[in-house]
Amino acid sequence: MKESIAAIQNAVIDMKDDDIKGLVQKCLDEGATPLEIIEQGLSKGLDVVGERFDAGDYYLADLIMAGEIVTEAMNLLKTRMNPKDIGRKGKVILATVQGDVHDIGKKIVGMILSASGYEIIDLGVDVSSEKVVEAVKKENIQLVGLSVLLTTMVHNLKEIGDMLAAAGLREKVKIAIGGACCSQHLANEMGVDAFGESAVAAVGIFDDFRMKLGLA
Ligand code: B12
Repeated sequence: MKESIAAIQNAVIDMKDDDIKGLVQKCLDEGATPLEIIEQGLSKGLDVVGERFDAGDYYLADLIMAGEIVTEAMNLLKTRMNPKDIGRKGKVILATVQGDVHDIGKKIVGMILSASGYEIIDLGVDVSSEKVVEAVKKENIQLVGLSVLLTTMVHNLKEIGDMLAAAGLREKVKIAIGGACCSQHLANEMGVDAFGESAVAAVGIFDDFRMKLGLA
């Protein structure tokens, strides 16, 4: 199984899109869970692609291509998840904040959270703070994950917290942030509850939120 997971990692790194579905299926047949395939195969592959991009060895088109391969693999994995697991931990709202259209990382976070038992309500990209707060109210949701990659858009994080506070909901709702320009320092500055540097970290963060909110 280890070899098959490594083959998935390499397919993402080398952008072999014609291979990915077959490789994922092989891994599943060998007994790997969707979460193992995502965490150990797809995410690790993307990490290497990101490193190569930062080093100047890969171009933007490569990154987008790798993101598409991962999305294709995830669409297959979604259909193989145990229906009993989906949503058993409750609902999470995900959004990329207003003015920002980056969504590759958010989609991965959504997939990993849903593989670990959360139901994801993905509001999309360039989402206004009002829309996030409306969704929290409408669906009575206590878990929110916000993605932001543009430094110029981080002010939206504080705005969302402030709007939830004005609606009397801030104590009931936990907010996590992630994306290239985020850090623990930014999380403190914006008054959100946690920063996660990866999709795998997001699972631990939301599990911890559930405990703190008495939902676990
Ligand atoms: C791909 C990309 C694009 C694509 C986005 C395609 C898409 N559908 O997402 C396109 C071409 C559209 C784009 C456009 C722009 N981009 Co751009 N883009 C990138 C790039 C190269 C990669 C981002 C990415 O997908 N990474 C891979 C994913 C997997 O990583 P990730 O998003 O960080 O997500 C992981 C974690 O952060 C975490 N995570 C993410 N979200 C969340 C949420 C929660 C709750 C948690 C817990 C964790 C978490 O988990 C994820 C998986 O492990 C980055 C460079 C970089 N190194 O980040 C620049 C980058 C983000 N872009 C940048 C810029 C400037 C722009 C543009 C303004 C360029 C321009 N002049 O037009 C526009 C802005 C458009 C807009 N309004 O948003 C800058 C931002 C600089 C800054 N700090 O402000 C960067 C950093 C490039 C650079 N070095 O200058 N971009």
